[in-house]
Amino acid sequence: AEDGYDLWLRYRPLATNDAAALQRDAQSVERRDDTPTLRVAVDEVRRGLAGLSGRASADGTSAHPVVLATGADRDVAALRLPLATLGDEGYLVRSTTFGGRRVTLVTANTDRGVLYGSFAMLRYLQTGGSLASIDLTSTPRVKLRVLNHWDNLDGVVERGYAGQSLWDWWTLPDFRDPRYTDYARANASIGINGTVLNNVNAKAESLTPRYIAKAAALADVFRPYGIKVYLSARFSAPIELGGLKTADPLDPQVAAWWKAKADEIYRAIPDFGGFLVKANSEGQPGPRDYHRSHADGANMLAAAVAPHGGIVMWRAFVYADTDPEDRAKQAYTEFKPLDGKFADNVIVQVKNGAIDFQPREPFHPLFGAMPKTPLMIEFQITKEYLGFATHLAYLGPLFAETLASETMQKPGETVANVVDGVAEGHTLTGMAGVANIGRDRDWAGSTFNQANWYAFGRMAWDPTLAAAPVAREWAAMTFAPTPAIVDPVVGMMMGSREAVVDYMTPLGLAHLMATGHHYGPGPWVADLKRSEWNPVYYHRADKTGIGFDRTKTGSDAVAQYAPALARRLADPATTPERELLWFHHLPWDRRLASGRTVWAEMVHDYDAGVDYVSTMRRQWALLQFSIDAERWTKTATYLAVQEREARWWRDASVAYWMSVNHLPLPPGVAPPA
Ligand code: GCW
Repeated sequence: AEDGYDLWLRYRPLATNDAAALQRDAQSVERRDDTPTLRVAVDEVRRGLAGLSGRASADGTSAHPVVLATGADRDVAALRLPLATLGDEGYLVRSTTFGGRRVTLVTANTDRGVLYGSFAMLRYLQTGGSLASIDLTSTPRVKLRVLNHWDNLDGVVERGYAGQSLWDWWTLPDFRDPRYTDYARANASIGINGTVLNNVNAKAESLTPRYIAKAAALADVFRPYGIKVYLSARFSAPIELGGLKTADPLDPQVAAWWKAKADEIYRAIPDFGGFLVKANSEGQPGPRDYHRSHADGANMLAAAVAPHGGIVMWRAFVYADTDPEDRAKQAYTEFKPLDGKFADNVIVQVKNGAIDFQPREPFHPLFGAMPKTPLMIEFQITKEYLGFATHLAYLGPLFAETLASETMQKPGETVANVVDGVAEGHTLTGMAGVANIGRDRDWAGSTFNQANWYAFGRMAWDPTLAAAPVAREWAAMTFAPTPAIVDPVVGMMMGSREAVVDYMTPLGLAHLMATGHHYGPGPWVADLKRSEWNPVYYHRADKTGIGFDRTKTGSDAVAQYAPALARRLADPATTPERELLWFHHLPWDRRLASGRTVWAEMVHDYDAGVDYVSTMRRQWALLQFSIDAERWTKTATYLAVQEREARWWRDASVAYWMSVNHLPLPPGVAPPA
C-alpha cells in the first residue's frame, strides 16, 4: 500500500519509454572499491534502477553500466576530471567512456561523495532526466547539515506530531530496527550528515554508559551513510552524574569530568560529532548559574571534545523571565558582546528569528552581527506554530525567505552568506532543523510534511536554492514526474505557508497561539505567570492600535540590526508590510499600500488565508484519480480539517480584535455564517 513509508525514495516505474531506456542501458551497477559506504551506494542504485525501470533487479549486464568509483581509482584518475573543487562531499556524475566502455560514472574524492552522487543520479531520473546526457556536479555549501531530534528518553517527542520517537531506547543497542537504516537512507539522499539524537531539554541520563551504548549502535547504522551522531548535553550533568557540588565551567574538576565523559563517548563512538547545548533558557541549567558567560560554558565543553575532533553547537535561544527587556532583544544582548570569545570548535546556533519559530519572523539580528563567530541557523521543521501535522504548510518559502534576507551589515550580504561562511570566511558552518520525524508509518505525520524534511536537507546543502524548484523535485519523486501532477501540487505548496501566516498572524503579528500546546488561536490569553508567554505581550492591541513598538519609542529592537536596516525598520512607511506589526504599534485606521486600513487589511488577510485553503481543497479534489487512494484520502481529510481550523482562527481572532477595537467589520466583509 502507498502509506508514505518510502518517502521520496519510491522508485516506481517511469513512463514506458524512459523505463525501456533504463532497462536497456542501465541494468548493471559496479563499484570499484569495497567500503561500507560504496556498498550501500550500490545497493541504493540497484534498488532505484530496478524500481524505475520496472525490472525485478538491476544486476544483470548491460551495454552502459553505472560505475561507482572514487578519484583514487586508476581509471578515474586517468580521466582527469575536475575533482579538485569537490571537497570531501561533492560529486560528479557523467556519461563517459571508461575502460573502453560507455558508462555512467558516479565519482567523487570520497566514498561519501559517491553516495551523494548516487542519490543525485537517482533524483535526476526520478524527476524526468535521462542517462544518455547526464552531467551533474554539486558540492555542499554548508558543512554541518544536522537534524535536531527533540526526542525524550521516554519516547515522547517534544513538539513532535508524528508519533513516538523513532529511537526505541528499550531494545537498543541490541536490536537495530531496519527502520534506522531507512532513516539514514532518506537523510543521505538529501545530504543530511548529522543527527542530534536527544532533546535539547536534555536529561543527564543520556550521557550514562547505557545510553552511550545505545547511541553507539545508532552511530554504527548511520556511519556508512555519512551521518554522525551528536548528543544534547545537560549542563548540570557533572552534579547529577558525577556527584560534584558544582557545574561551574571554570572549576577544574568540572572540566575534568567533561573531559573524561568525552573520552568515554569517543571510545564507544570514534566519530562522535559533539554536543548540542541549550543553557540558561526556559529553566535549563547553564554557566550563568555561576555568573560565567556562555562562552565560558561552551569553551569548557569544546576543550573536552577538541582532542577528538568534536564540536560544540551552543544555542543562542536564551531569554529569562526575570529580564524586563523585550524578549526579541535578549539573545543579541547576551551574545553580541561574546563575539570573538568562543573556541575554534564552537558554533553558535541561532534560531531563524528572534522569538520562536513563528509562521513569519524577520531574520535574527545576530546574523551578520558576530563576524568573528561561526553561526549556524536553526529552523523548525516540525510545525509547532503552524498547525502541527494536519495543516498543509510547505516551509521551503519560510527557509528561503530568511536565508535570502539582506543583513545590510556589508553590501549584498545575506543570511545565507553568513550561514555558508562566505561572509567571513568561516569554514565551520551549519544548518540545523528541528526534526518532524516520528514512528508514524509516513514518518512526518502527513505526506506534505515530508516535503519540509526534504526541503530542509536540500537547502542545508545549498542555502541559495529557491523554494519552488525544490518543491518540484519533491512532488515529482513523491507522486510522479508528470506536469499534470507536479504543477498543481507545487501550486498548492508554494502559497501554503503564506496562507497560514494570513489566517494565524497577519501583518507581522506573532505568538498568538493558544498557550502551552500552541494549537489554535489564543490572542486573548493574558494570565500566564511568565508575561512573555502571553499573546497579549506580543500584539499589544488596545482601543487605539495594535502591534509591538520596537523602535526608539518602544523597545528599540530595531537598533540591533545594521544601521541602514535599522533606519528602514524604524519607519512604518519603509518597513515591509509583512513585518509591520512586528516592529510598530499602529492605529487601526492607518492606511496601507492597498488603500485599506490596518484593520481592514488584517480582515482581508484572514479571509485570504481561509480562501487559499479552500482552493487547495478543490485542487486536491481534482487529483483524486491521479494519486493513490491512501495518501490522497489522508491529505483530503487533513485539508478539510485545515479549512475548518483556518475559519476558526479567522473568526476567533476577528471577534477578539473587535472586542478590543470596538470597530465594525470593514465594509464589504460579511459576518461568518
Ligand atoms: O519553541 C519553543 C518550544 C519548546 C522548545 C524551545 C527551544 C525544546 O515551545 O518546546 O524546547 O522552543 O527551542 O528550546
